[in-house]
Formats: sequence, C-alpha cells, structure tokens
Amino acid sequence: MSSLKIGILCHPTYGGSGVVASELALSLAAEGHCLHLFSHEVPPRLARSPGPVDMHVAQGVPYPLFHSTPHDLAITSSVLDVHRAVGLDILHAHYALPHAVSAFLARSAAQDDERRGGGRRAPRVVTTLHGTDITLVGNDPSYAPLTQFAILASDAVTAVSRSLAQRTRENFCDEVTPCSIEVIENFVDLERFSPEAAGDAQSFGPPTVVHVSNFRPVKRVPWLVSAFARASEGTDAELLLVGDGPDQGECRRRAAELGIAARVRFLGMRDALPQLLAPADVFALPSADESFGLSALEAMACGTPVVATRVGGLPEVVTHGEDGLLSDLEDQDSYVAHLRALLTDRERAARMGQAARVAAGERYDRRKIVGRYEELYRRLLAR
Ligand code: GMT
Repeated sequence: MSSLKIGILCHPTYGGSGVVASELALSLAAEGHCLHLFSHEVPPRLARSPGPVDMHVAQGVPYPLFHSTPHDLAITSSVLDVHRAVGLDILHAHYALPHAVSAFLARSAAQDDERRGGGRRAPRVVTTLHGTDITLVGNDPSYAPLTQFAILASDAVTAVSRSLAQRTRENFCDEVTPCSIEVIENFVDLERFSPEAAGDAQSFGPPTVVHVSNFRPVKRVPWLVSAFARASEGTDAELLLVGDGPDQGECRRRAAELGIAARVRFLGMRDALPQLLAPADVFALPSADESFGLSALEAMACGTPVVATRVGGLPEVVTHGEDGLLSDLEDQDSYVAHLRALLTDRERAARMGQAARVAAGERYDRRKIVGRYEELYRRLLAR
C-alpha cells in the first residue's frame, strides 16, 4: 500500500485529544506514512517520543492589535506552507475548534491553488470530535454556528464514543443539516500501558487510589477528595493525584480540612503514567461528564479497575461489576461504597483489574483502531 502524507492538527494538551493525536501520529509514522503535526506547542506525549513525526510549532506573531495571538491562523498558514511544499493527502483535525476550521481554511486555499492550475490535489479533511468541543465549548451560543459549519464542511467526522456521536447529532444535526458521524474509539498502547509496569511496587504498600486529570471542574477532583475521605476511614489508604489544573488548590484545602492531607499526595504532571497506574488498586474518575475517559482506559490496560460515574461514554468503556464499578452522578454514597469495596478487598480489585486488561486488549488495541483511521483516509482518497 502506498504511504500517505498526513497532517494532524491538535491542542498540545497533557491528556485527552493531545494524547490521541500524538499517539495516532506516532503510530501512523511507524507504519511508514509521512506525518506532520501542527500545534502551538509540542504536545507532551510527542515530546517524550523519538518517533519520526515532523513537528510544526505555529504560534504566530504577537501584535498590539490582537487581544491574544491567533494561533489558529498561524497553524492554517503553516499547514498551507507544508501542503504547497510536499502535498498533504489528509488533514486530520482533533477537537472541532479551532482545528476543523483551520483545516477547512487550508483546504479551501489548496482548492484555489488547484483551480488556478498550479497546485497539488487539495487534502481531504477529517475531524475527530473529542468531547468538550461538543458538550461544553462547541455548543456555547458564541461558537455553536461555527462548530456546526466545521462539522458539515469536513469530508468525514468521527467521534470517540457512541454517546458523543449521539450528542453531536442532537446538538448539531437534523433533516436540513444531516451529518454522518463514524465512531472510532480511543486506543491504548498495550505494551507501554501494561500490568508489568508495576514492577515490585504491587501490593506491598497501603491500598491506593489513583486519579489523573487536568483538574478542571468537570473532573470533580475536590468531590473525589471528599469521597475518598469517607471511603478510606479507618484505613491507611492513599490517594495519588496526578496532573495539575484550576481545582488543585481547592483539593489541597479540602484534604487539610478533612484531616487526610498526609494520605493525599499531589504528584503534578508525570510522564511515568504506567508506573503510577499499574500498582494502584483503583483508578477513580468521578467526572460530571466524560465523552470517553482515555485515562480510565490507560488504567484498565495497566490492570487497574475503574470506579467512575455513569456519564457520557464511560459506560461504553467500563463494564459495571466486571472491570470497574459505576455510580450515578450525584450518588456519593454509592461512589464511596464502591471505592471502599475495592480498597478493602484487594483480591477483588485485582480480579477486576485482570478483566480490565482483557477488555482493553479486546476493544481498544492501538493497532486495530489506528488501522480504522487508515481505512477511513483511504476511503476518502478513493472518492
Ligand atoms: O475535556 C477534556 O478533558 C480534554 C479533552 C480533550 O480533548 O483534550 O478530553 C476529551 O477527549 C478525550 C480524548 O478523546 C476523552 O477521553 C475525554 O473523555 C474528553 N473529556 C471530556 O469529555 C470531559
């Protein structure tokens, strides 16, 4: 099969779409495709890999007239430059705003070049919806019309869960504006995220709950600190909080108020996620909304069961009673009971963890899912 020239546009986030976009770029490059990644910084997941992906950091020039520097326009220009030089086949935008719009603009400019007779064939645009680009940001009245346009103007749209595809249809599509959305779930590297990453750490220390996120309100990390305080009463269990973000201060205050500061550890942003996830007894994700929950999948691949809320796409990833436990959003009693059940019965937690590893391998293996993106690209190019 011929190798493709693929441009990926993404936010340089520590988690979520920044991880999916970086891992996809690295996996496609490893298959022999030519990969260009566009962002306003190097995404951390890409930064720690030696993989052959050409990185284009496009920040734009600051100017007093701009309230903030328009990175999205700089990214569009950079994509166009690369397309004119090498001829990109595919532009794959991760997170609708602004990347689907940047990709659309770059494609329009490339089509203009083509019409004038001098240009290469314009690239096809694929947009992958990740979650808050539909549920929190994209559907705000200030952005909704543009989000809808970007979805309709893409050559293909994918969503990371059935739940997100359905919510996109409800918010943005109808008989007048029908949209076709393909579900391509997130994926995990089963070699890197593996129970073996635990090394000797497993089972020797106190029972542990681990949580990884960007500490935004949607993740409800202060709520988790309160739930953990109740669930771990009378035990020496620890809560490891990995990542950073706006709610971190509130979490520290709450842990101190509840008298558990010594058992709640703030680890900040870490690259050694498998080594932190694999030895833990439980991964906790009590989000108010979650289109997929990539961090939960990475924990499952490490053999760690998930205690989560029954929201968005989480019930598609976690099977209640088999590889994790789910509670309704506002039911803290149930969430506490689930955490306590696994912290006080480590054998049950380990059994569920084994089931989690199997589920991750059967449904979310990186090779299979990346193959589905590649198939989609080839389908579009054959049109
Ligand atoms: O909203 C975030 O937490 C970040 C966001 C992103 O795009 O970086 O995460 C979303 O995308 C992830 C990757 O597809 C999903 O695993 C997360 O569930 C989703 N977050 C939410 O829906 C809150």
